[in-house]
Amino acid sequence: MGNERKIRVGMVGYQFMGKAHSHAYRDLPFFFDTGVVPVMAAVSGRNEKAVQAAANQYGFESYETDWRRLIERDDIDVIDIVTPNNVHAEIALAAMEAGKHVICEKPLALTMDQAREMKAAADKAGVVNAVCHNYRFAPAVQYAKQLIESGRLGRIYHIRAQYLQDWIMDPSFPLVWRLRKEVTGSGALGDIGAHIIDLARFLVGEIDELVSEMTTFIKERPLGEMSGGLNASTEGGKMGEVDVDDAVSFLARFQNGAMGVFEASRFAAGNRNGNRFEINGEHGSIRWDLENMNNLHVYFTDDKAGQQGFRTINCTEAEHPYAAAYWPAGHIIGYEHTFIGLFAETFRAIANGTQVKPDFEDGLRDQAVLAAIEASSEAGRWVKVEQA
Ligand code: SOE
Repeated sequence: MGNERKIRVGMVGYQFMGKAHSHAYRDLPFFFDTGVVPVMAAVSGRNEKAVQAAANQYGFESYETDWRRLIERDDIDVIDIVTPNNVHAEIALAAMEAGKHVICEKPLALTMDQAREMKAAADKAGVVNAVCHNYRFAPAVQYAKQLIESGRLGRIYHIRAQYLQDWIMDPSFPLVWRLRKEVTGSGALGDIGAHIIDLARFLVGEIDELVSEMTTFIKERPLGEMSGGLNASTEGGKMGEVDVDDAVSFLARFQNGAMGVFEASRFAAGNRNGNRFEINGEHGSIRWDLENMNNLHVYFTDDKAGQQGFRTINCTEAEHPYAAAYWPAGHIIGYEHTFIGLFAETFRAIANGTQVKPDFEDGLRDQAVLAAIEASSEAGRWVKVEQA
């Protein structure tokens, strides 16, 4: 560190994801030498008092009350979008038009049309464009990818993946933006289903077709808004209609012949943030669970008879992707490190003039799966996934 080029970040929004991203900017140079150093130049938000407080708490040099100012500013190189989903497209398009690199929270957009436009604009602008599927960057998930790519599991037959939460189960939990279609696009599907779709695409490949079921258990809620983390406050008791899914499940066929079984729900009591998968291949199986994210459980069919069974690899050894950048073996990392890994790749791409993965192409491909799930649930039949 010292003489590296400084890359100045302007972040739009500052709530839960704003906190996660800000933390990652601060920690990134501690762990990774990417060839450039992120500088937290400015944060924007409409509520001046709140955005000023966020700037102070997170450590931004300045703040703006209109995101357009961040884009006009010559001293900003990267626009980081941590807003609700309905403004991802407008902000990303304006940023790329101005030649800024873009980091965008998931899901990339509200609709396929928006996602296509964002991907086309990214290609045209030639800027680094990242979509925040941070769970790819858990060392155990990267190690799973290495095992699959090296052929250790052989042909992949199955993936079963779940993303289960329970934070909106109370019927008096308000109708926050994450539950309003015009702002969020979809419910459990886009918010957490998008992550397991992205992980499945990363690990197994592209989904060819699928059949789904989406449900809304609680159809009316008091009006209200998010108030930090996943907490919320109500506004005077007036009720509104919930127009997004509380839960979704789907079956998928992959292009390579693998079968998938998926479930995303915010009504799975006791599951605070249960993001997990099991993959079964010709020569063995792997299991991962975010709530125990440093471990990858592996089973290999060529283990000696009598010694077979799942065993646990703690993915903190120097041999495991990213692990050596953090702590000595056995010194575990957490949720926040998944963002640091993602940003390490993003800033490396900025330093080297290359592209990061997952990028807007992944965002568009993930969006195509989301769109197919909605179409299938509505039509009650199998649907082909549009291939980007
Ligand atoms: C809320 O469901 C949430 O914060 C999601 O929006 C994130 O994408 C997920 O990583 C954790 O849960």
